[in-house]
Amino acid sequence: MAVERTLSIIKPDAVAKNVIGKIYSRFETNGLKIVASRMAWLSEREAGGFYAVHKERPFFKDLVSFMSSGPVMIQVLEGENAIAKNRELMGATDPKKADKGTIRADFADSIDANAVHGSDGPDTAKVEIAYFFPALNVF
Ligand code: RTP
Ligand code: MG
Repeated sequence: MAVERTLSIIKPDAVAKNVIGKIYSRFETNGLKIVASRMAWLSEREAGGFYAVHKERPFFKDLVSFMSSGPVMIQVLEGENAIAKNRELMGATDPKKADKGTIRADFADSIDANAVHGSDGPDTAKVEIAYFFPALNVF
């Protein structure tokens, strides 16, 4: 299996709940290494640019406003099968439908305030990592 990198964001709801460490611990105990990280308070422009693929969707405005409502913790995770592994640890988009023991089942309140973001494939992972860590390819 290939070693991959994926982009993860701990969203404003989970940062406000003070569970960054608990979520990091799940990455670490499941073989995902944090190879870059930074905390940021995104502007609407930055959040909108990040979620540009969703710009025609009815939930786009709420998503952008939520993602810029408070600080987020952004990280690059590395490990075998990291993209799918992270999505598995996150659980379904709607926490009501997320499997027991997943991050969203344990820390998310609603489909809007759903604790974490994770890249959904190799192409998006590449673009999303470059969006927040433009200099990462230097190491
Ligand atoms: P994410 O991109 O944040 O990791 O979430 P995801 O892949 O599980 O879900 P995605 O379809 O990419 O949607 C991005 C975010 O938009 C919000 N959303 N709301 N009301 C709705 O039907 C709806 N659908 C999506 C969610 O907050 C989701 O995380
Ligand atoms: Mg997505």
